[in-house]
Amino acid sequence: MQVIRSDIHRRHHCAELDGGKIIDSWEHPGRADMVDRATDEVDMAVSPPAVLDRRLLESVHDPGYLAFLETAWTRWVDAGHTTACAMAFTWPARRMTGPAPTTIDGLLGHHSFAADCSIGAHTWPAAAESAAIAQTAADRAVDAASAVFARCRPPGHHASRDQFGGYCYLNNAAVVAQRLRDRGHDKVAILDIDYHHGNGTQDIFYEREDVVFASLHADPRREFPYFLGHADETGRGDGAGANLNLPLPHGTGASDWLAALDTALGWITDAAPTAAVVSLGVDTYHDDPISRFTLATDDFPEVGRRLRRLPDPVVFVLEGGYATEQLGVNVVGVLRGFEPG
Ligand code: OKP
Ligand code: ZN
Repeated sequence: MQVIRSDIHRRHHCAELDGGKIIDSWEHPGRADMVDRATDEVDMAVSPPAVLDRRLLESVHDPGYLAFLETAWTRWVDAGHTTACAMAFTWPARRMTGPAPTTIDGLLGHHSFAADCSIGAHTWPAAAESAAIAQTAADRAVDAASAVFARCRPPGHHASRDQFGGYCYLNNAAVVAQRLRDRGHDKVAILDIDYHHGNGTQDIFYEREDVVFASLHADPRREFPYFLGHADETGRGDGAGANLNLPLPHGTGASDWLAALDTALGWITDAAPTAAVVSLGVDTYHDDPISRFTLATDDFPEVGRRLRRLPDPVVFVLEGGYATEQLGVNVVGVLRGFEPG
């Protein structure tokens, strides 16, 4: 399997609010290093991303949001702030439906939903490069009619049309799905196997039938992102019936998780897509420091093997996984289980 990657991500490492403390984010450059080391060890062919197509990006994200992300750091500095990262501190809550604010401190809350994610000097270049990796992986998958791994960082599945959060700024899986649509696939499936619900991906495609979304994740009644990902969210309008959420309890282990995976794969087969995107998070691992499922390293090749039921081509997009030491081995376990050799 080919891998698309780049090193531009390296200078992006922001602060997050975690348990009442501001810490260096769990989502750090060393994660990508571990994945790169593991894919190099099995000799996966590596290519850099092509130039990002702005129109593609504007078909999954609000142009005003993109302009905000691109200028947020400069506006933060111009407002007199001296911190390493721009952080929101207030958000529109229930019944607060007024117009968008016009200053950077207000706009940060308008365009985000969580304080685990902030914006530094190098965040926009890193996020744009991550989306370019996604776009290039989709193109490569169509051209070669084979599976491709988009080693994205920062991740993307929590980013909605116009909000960042959960370490995500641009929705890389959505970029892949839209590119596959634009390159001739009439129906595309996104399967999200990260521990956390892909609220951003669900949001972007919630009213569309041409991109179906299925997600296995920790029950949002007890887990981030808390406010989306429930079983009764099945799509709206043209997208009615095109969204499947399979929330699972804390402590879920391999056998129950794999049974839910089979349910999602059956649902996707019934939808009859001609291409698939896998939001590949391995924070389902038992030693993950911020997650509570109990999959073992030996389980990930079996996950990959079961994913062979997806229609060709498949694009794997890296999402979460915070047990840094085992991250590369677990990701490559899925990729090699899917396509040995
Ligand atoms: C991003 B992805 C820990 C705060 C964690 C939310 C998790 C974001 C996960 N106390 N912040 O889906 O792996
Ligand atoms: Zn996650």
